[in-house]
This record gives sequence, C-alpha cells and structure tokens, in this order.
Amino acid sequence: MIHIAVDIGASSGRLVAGEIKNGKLTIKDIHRFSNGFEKKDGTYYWDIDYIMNEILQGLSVAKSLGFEECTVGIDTWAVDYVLLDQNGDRLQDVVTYRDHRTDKTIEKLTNLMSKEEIYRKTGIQFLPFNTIYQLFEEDQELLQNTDKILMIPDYLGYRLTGNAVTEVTNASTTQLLNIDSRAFDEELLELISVKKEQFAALIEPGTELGLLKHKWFPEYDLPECKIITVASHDTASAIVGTPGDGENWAYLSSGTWSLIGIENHKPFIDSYALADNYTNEWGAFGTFRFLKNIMGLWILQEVRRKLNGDFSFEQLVEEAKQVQPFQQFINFNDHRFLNPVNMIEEIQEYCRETNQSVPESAGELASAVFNNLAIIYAIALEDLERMTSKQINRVHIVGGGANNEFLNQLTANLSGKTVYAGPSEATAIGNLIVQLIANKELEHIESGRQLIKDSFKIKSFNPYPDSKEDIIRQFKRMLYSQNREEI
Ligand code: LFR
Repeated sequence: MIHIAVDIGASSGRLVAGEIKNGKLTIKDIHRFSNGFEKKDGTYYWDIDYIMNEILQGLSVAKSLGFEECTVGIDTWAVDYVLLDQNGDRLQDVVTYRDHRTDKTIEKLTNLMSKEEIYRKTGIQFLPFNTIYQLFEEDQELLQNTDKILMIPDYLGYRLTGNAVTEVTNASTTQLLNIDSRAFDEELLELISVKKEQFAALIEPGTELGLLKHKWFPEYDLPECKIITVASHDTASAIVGTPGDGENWAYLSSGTWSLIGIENHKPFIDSYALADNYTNEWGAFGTFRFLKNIMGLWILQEVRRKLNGDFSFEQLVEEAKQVQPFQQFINFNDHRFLNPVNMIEEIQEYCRETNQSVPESAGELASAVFNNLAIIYAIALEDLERMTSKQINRVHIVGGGANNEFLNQLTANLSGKTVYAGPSEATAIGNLIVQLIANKELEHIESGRQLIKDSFKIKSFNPYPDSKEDIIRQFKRMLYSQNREEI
C-alpha cells in the first residue's frame, strides 16, 4: 500500500509517497510548492485555498503515477486556525502567527491569570503567537458566530473528508489543553470567551479521519484515499521521524524554526523551565517534547530575501566560510527578529545598539547567522542537561537544515557533542510512520525509528576541540548586559 505524507511548512510544502519494500522505507517526492504569507490591509495572511489546491494537485500527480489507492496524512506548522460557521464555511482569511496583532497579548492575558498558573496547567511555553493569544485578539463578533475552530491540518482534512477533529499534538500548541486532564481547560477557555463545543473532539494521532470525497473535486483526477490523522503538528511528526535510540539523545528539528529538545514520557514543569521558556508539547503515542523554539533558518531566509535572492543558500554558506567567525554576538531569539520589515537592517541595527561591528556583506551576514545559531543551540543543550539531569551524548539534526554541513560542524564544535545529521525529510517520514503504524505495517515508534536507520544515510560530525567555553561566555555576557524580551 502506498502512503502519502502531505507536509506543509511555513516556507514550502510537499507531498511524499512512501512504502516499505524489502525491509526498507522508500520515499518519493511527488509534488513540491512554495509557501509564505502576504500582507493585506495591514495584516499578514496565509493563502489557505492555494495550499488546498496544491494538495489536490499533488494527489492528482499521485494518480498519474499509477497510485490508485493510498492513505494520506497531513501535517503543518502549529498554532494557526480557521473559524467555520454553522454551514462549515470559512469566516475569515487565515491570519499568520507572525502577524503583529499579538505582540503585546501575553502581557494582557497574564494580567488575568498568572504565568505560573497557565504554565502549571498547560506546560506550554509563552510564545506571543500561541492560539490562546490569537483567539484573545480575534474579532469578538466573528468568534460568536463561530461554530468550529479548526487547526490548519484539521481544517485541510475536513475539506477533504467533511469530518472535523482536533488532533492533540497540534492542539497542545494552543496553550489551551490541560496537561493533567488531557482535555481543554475550561478556565483558560473562559478567559478568551471560547466554548469547549467550538472545538471538535480531541483525537490521538493514528486515527482514521475518513475517505476523500471525490465528488467535491470534479476538476481533479484523484486516487482512492483514506485520510489518517497523523501527528499533525509538523514538529511532532519530525520527532517521530528522528532515529534516536535509548535515553541520551537530543533532537534539533531544523527548518524555518529550530526546535531543540528531548523526548520524554512525562512533562517537566518547574520554575526553571518556565523562566527559560521551555515547553512540553504533546507528541505521538503519549510522548512529550521538552524543547525550546529558536528562531532558526527563518533569519537566513529573510536575509536572503532582502539580498533579492541573488544568493542561493549554498552560496551563502560558501560566503560565510570566507569571513572571520564570531565577530558579533546576536541573540536571535529577541522578539524583534520574529517578523521585522527588513531582516538585514534589523541585524545591523542590533549590532549598532550593542556597540559591535556591523555585518555588511552577504558572507558577513550569513556568518553572523550561523555562528549565533550554533551558540544558541549549544547553550540550549547545556540548559536541557541541567534542567532534566540527563546527559546528552547525541544530537540528531533533522529537517532541511540537516543538509547544512557547515552549521552541523559548528554545532558539534560549540556543543562538544557528536551531531548526527538526517534524514532531511524527517517530518514527512514521521508522518508516514504514523500511517504505517495505523495500517499495521509497523508495530510501534521504535520499529519505525529502526526502519529509518535501515533506510537512510545518517552522517556524523565529531566536535573539534577549541575554545567553545570562551565564545559561549562572551555571548552570555552580551545577553546579560541587555534586558530584552525573548520569544
Ligand atoms: C515549526 C513550527 C513550530 C511552531 C511554529 C509555529 O514549523 O510548527 O513547532 O512553534 O512552527 O507554528
């Protein structure tokens, strides 16, 4: 049986077909498209109809390749949602989490309920764009006319099948789920004037959603598809698709965001985790991801965009190699880098404000991005070890960023840990693994991870001995000299 992962990130989407053949997982890219948000009348929106059409387009490619029957799983980025009326029609365009409407909302809401209380209930980090803050800023009239609030992958599944659910891995990023009762927290819902019934029933990854309704899409020639609800938060799928083994590994899911953390069977909720803004997102099969969001390759994507696309990512790496490293210390987790008008100018302004040299050339800018991301990763790994009392021996980098050997080596050097890079398609692979488990072709997540090890090349990067402590110390000194708001 062929399985298709629909994996949509903030900057690109793909449909990947996979099957087990001779004890190996073989995957094939069948459709790719770019994604992004656009500003309209002062607000930033995703184009959800475009995304929907690309999915249908991809499924029709599957048919043209001879796949008559398949299962399909959908994962996307988290926190964003669609409001539907009684007839199941969309009430608004889909606002992106990088919109500025929630810049100050954490403060407003935590005046009504303390941070400690919200964290104790949910275990979720305070990111300005969590669904709870977005819904708080939502048009109240629209919200009152809303029959259902669906997270993005649940909405896409609903458009294909007519069945509405709330998948838990993604729902945990709303910061509205209670970690003890594993249900929506009524007090939090009340704070934002939302009723429990406005969400569809919570379900676990691996549940069958329904059959694709061909008759709704007469203009496409589509295969027979059974939609399976997978770990629909892309980061949850990425970690299912990470070939970690035993207890002492960390992951770094590296794409538009860098998500660095460990997998766990219980949440870590204490004052240290709260102070450092670590989260306990829900994973597939009852796991938790204790992790930190780091601004990630978004910074480089935006630098590249402002260089008018004159450089490919590979060229930016080559340029970065030519310049003297560690010329600036930049805290890329500062709020200001979430969605500035001009990323290059924002970086330069930050350097001026902190009395550092100003990166000008493409190489200097790229070098500043790579060096500081690697420093931030290394600090996060130290924090993780301290907070969980676990020793981390292996760091698995997955996602598109795993192809960046320069950054992999820097990360190994600065953290002093061996880095294992790949697979770069971990998210689509994790999506496929949940489908394979649901279809009883695999027994559990461990057999899935063994299958990944047997099927994909994983490259290792050993740390070179150098003066990492000193570099990290300088970075921390710079951070403490500022009092800035972080994501
Ligand atoms: C990664 C990701 C992160 C989430 C951010 C916003 O694609 O899903 O896990 O914090 O996007 O949704």
